[in-house]
Amino acid sequence: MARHLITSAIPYINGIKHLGNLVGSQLPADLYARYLRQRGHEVLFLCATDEHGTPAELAAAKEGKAVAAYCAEMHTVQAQIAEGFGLSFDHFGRSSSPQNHALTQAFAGRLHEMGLIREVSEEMVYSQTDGRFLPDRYIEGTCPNCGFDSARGDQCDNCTKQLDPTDLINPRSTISGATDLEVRTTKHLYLRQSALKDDLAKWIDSKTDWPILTTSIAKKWLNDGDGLQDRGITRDLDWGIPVKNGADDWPGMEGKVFYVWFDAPIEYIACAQEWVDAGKGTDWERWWRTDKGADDVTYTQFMGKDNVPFHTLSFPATIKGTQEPWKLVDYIKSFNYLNYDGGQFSTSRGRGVFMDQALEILPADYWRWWLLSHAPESADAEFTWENFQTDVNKDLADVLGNFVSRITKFCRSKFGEAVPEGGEMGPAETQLMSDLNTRLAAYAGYMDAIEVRKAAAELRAIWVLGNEYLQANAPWTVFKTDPETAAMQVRVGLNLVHLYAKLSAPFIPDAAKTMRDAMQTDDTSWPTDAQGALQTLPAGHSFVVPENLFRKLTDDERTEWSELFAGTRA
Ligand code: B3M
Ligand code: ZN
Repeated sequence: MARHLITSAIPYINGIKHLGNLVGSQLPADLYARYLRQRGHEVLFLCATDEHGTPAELAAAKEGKAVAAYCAEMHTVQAQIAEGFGLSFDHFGRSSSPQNHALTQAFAGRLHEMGLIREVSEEMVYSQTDGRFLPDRYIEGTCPNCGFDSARGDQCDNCTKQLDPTDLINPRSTISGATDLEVRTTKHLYLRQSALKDDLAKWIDSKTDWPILTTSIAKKWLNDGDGLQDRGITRDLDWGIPVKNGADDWPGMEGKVFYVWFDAPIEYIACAQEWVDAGKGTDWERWWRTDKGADDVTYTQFMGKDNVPFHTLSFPATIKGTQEPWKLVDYIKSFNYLNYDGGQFSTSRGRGVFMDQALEILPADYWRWWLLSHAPESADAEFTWENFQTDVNKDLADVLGNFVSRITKFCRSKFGEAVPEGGEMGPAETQLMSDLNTRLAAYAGYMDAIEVRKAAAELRAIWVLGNEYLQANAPWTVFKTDPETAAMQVRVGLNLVHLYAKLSAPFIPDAAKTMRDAMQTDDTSWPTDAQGALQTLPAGHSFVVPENLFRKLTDDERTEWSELFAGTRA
């Protein structure tokens, strides 16, 4: 039994995530966590909401709510949706927690002590009416390039030109509309990432087993242009973690907070503290401090490709810079993008299917299966309603659902609701077990390697083996002349249902539970050989015919949904 720490990128608090976000981090992380638990390992699976930064402030303002109250509400909403998708976090924390405040301030203090923080004076736009510095996104004006009158301080959305706030003509505050803006000098803290460049480069080079997607992005940032830049870790915002030097005030930094990307990854650690403080665990250091037992932990992170630089360089710089015995990530699984019906999913434009909407139209397992079996691993992938309908109907309804329904109903009608005894197994069963053994090994191999699509393909192939076995051996025909043999075939079939319940649980936990309940067992142990697996339900063991596992999606539904989700979300 090994110990596995698993984290998923923590979703921003402002709004509900779309299916592309889900398949790029939380869902595959859940797949892996469920698999490892089933294999008997000790797993700590953590996620949280990422609550600081400008977008959270803006979203709260838009809804006319205080930002703290907005975040508390949205955290509950996101937690409920995560539960709806069966995401089996051991704790779903909050980056705004007191634990993260203290830990982030402690990290900054320690990095300062190690000589890795520099103070920099910068010119920034100050609004007298608002009484605050305005981040780029809080300033709008006329684009000097195209004349668009609502260009933002960082970019013109009309002509895409990158801008500085001082480039704008007639700049105004988006908070108050005030135009009494002026440029003032303000001080910020920079993390001296450049001083850690060689150490980071060596570390990344040693990760020869990481996905190419992960290491290529890391290397690009290490080697491009001037290499790894020092990074501003403070902002002039109200909402966030106040800048402190450990527990002490930081002279000159009054009224400033840490940059959201500085405190967000630290929440991975703080979340383990929250888990303990919530009474769900007893010792967080055992997972995070290599001097307190975490040296035998394997730590795996899941994220979309846009988050890779922060996890391969910035967060490791924060950790390494302290020279304290914090656990470093062992493996970073990153994902490309899932596109939506000929374009991109977009949170800001409300394009695509969002997690809450998905659960309103279908149970989680339909989504889990389709998303995971199409995970954007080697390249971007695309969601289309046609593909979704075809694959769900084929894999879940025709192959798995149909198998389970056929074998259980046939048994009930001929032998009653208990596993029949029957005669000895023959050559067909020997062949089936040999095929199963090959695929069981391949499936486990892919799950161990977090090859999500390949694992899904093996699982599907294992379901197909059952259908082919029934089709080729036709117990309903055999029954007429040789009921003994038919009974044995049915016993094999019912044991396959139990085997499928076990193997399918990481992908489709609800259907797996329905199968397990129907077979009246709570044995979820991971099967390693087919011979053993096909004997777990002995003759005489009673079962019930389950509800239909999956229904088919109709053409009408497909048309309705593709129209319903064609526009943008209100
Ligand atoms: N919140 C970005 C995202 O939700 C960001 C991840 C933080 S991970 C520490 O995709
Ligand atoms: Zn423009």
